[in-house]
Amino acid sequence: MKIKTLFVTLFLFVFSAVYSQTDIWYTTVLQEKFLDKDGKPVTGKGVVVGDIDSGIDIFHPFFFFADGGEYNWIDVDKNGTFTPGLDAVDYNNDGIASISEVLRYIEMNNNTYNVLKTDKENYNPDMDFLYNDKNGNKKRDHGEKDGFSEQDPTYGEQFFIAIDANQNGVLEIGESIVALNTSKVRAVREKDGTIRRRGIDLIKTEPDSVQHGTSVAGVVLGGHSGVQKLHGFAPDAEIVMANIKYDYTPRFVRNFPEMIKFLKDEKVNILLFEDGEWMFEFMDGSSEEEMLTNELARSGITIIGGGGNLASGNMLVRSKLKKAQLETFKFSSPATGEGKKNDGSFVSFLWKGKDKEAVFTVLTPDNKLSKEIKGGSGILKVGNYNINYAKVVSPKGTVMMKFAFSEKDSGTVKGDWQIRVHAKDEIDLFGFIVDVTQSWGGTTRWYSDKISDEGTVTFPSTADSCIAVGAYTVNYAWGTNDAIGKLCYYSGIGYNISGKVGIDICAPGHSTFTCGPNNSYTLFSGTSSAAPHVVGTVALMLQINPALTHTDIRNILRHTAVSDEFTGTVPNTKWGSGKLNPEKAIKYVLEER
Ligand SMILES: [Ca+2]
Ligand SMILES: [Ca+2]
Ligand SMILES: [Ca+2]
Ligand SMILES: [Ca+2]
Repeated sequence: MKIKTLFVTLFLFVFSAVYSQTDIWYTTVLQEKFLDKDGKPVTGKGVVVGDIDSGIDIFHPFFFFADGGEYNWIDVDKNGTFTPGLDAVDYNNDGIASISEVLRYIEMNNNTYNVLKTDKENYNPDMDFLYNDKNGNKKRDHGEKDGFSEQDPTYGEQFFIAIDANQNGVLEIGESIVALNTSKVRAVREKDGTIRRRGIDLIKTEPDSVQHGTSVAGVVLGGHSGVQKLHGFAPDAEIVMANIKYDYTPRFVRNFPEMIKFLKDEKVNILLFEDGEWMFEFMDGSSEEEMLTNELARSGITIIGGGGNLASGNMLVRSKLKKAQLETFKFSSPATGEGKKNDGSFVSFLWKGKDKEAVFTVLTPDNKLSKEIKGGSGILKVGNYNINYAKVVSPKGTVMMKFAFSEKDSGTVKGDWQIRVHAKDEIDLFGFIVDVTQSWGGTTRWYSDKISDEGTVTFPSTADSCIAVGAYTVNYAWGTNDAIGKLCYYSGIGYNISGKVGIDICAPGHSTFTCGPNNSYTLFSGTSSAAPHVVGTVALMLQINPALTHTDIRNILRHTAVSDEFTGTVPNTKWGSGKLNPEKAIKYVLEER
């Protein structure tokens, strides 16, 4: 959810930073080609990925298979190379360029601050997409608004890719073009539960307004291997999207069970969680969603999730309280954050041991102290504020004291707050915080010497069966404390409350390349980017051996992960088993057969 914060940070650093790799690393493009046991290229064919995410731009050329057939094109102006607006696709193979066969190209929008270099002046077969400007209006018409239907190839004027056989960056006579046709998106469950299906009404799919799922899908299966410079791991895999609906207060995502069940019914082979939550969560793997997840994993589906970007956000305090010891935790809320009025902040304290008791009092910004809060639930009116509280216990014996703070007259929660805790027993206390901005860090936050990053891997990657993915830096470092190869400062770390090591493996986070909405290439960052790197790798592994179970996959990923001077000795609680090595994991599966 809090991807925006990371984009903003990137924006600030790219222009000041010179901490770049000299060579750009296309992290989603394998450095070797592999063939499966039938001699077919390993491209994810036959594998279906389910993604719980913001949505997908179904019109992006990255999301159509190159299954529309090979065509000749006609060099109308006879200059030997492709001339947009004059040259034509020879659809009916009669050697004559008709007016409705004219070819133009989409110069892909470059939203990478030019970290990814593109040539904006020319048609580049390895970066841009051809289309048939059938109605001659010099733009690519698409979608129902322009009169296209579900049955039309690429849902608009048809896209083509060029086979630049001699790889000189120019489409010449003798080199053919291949039509794109079928969507790689099998189905989408929209935010309101409407299901769109390829072949029926996928063309009506809601846009990816948050611009997140489009980039995730690009990492997993975008583009076309062997033709384009940038493409995802598994361009021949298919995807099913379950679009997240965000609520105003925690839990910010409440439709997980419906989304998980939908993807199960769609028989996906891999399920990817692209959300991180921590407020009002037990973080111990005991929730309904996490239990469902375990059930799916047992049924053979590989479950993968981003570990979350909560480290360094000052969103967690940890304290081992001794009997009768009093601890004061301070936090501060701004009036606004990320363009939103901040009219609610939230805190949950967790500890193990359902018989262990802690007693809380709250000091409001207008300096009024609440009565003691020990258990039960209710609303207290203290000074100008409302304090909602509830004590709940998880099936695994984790205790949670939940607080929601608001101003009585629907004003903001701006100001300095204190929560005082004393324990009747020795307890190991976790205290999480967030506000309505849903920020990973920087709006409402703790001010305390007990701030910790140990235990920052977020729900639902806290599920026992979820392969939780951390992020490390590639291509561009953000500031002087960052470096190529280093763990991203925000990547969640530590043991979770139930004592499980939070992270399984790490993969490239910032700054990776993928596609974004509206025919663009973009930089993509966070554990949101790292997790689909693992998903793409697993899609390739599953093409080679579809019988691999969730546990097999997890073991192979751990076994083939690599260590270096940044990871130190693995496994550890920052890196899990180390850095994902896709080529090594694929070789392992090939050799095992
Ligand atoms: Ca020409
Ligand atoms: Ca170009
Ligand atoms: Ca047109
Ligand atoms: Ca050429």
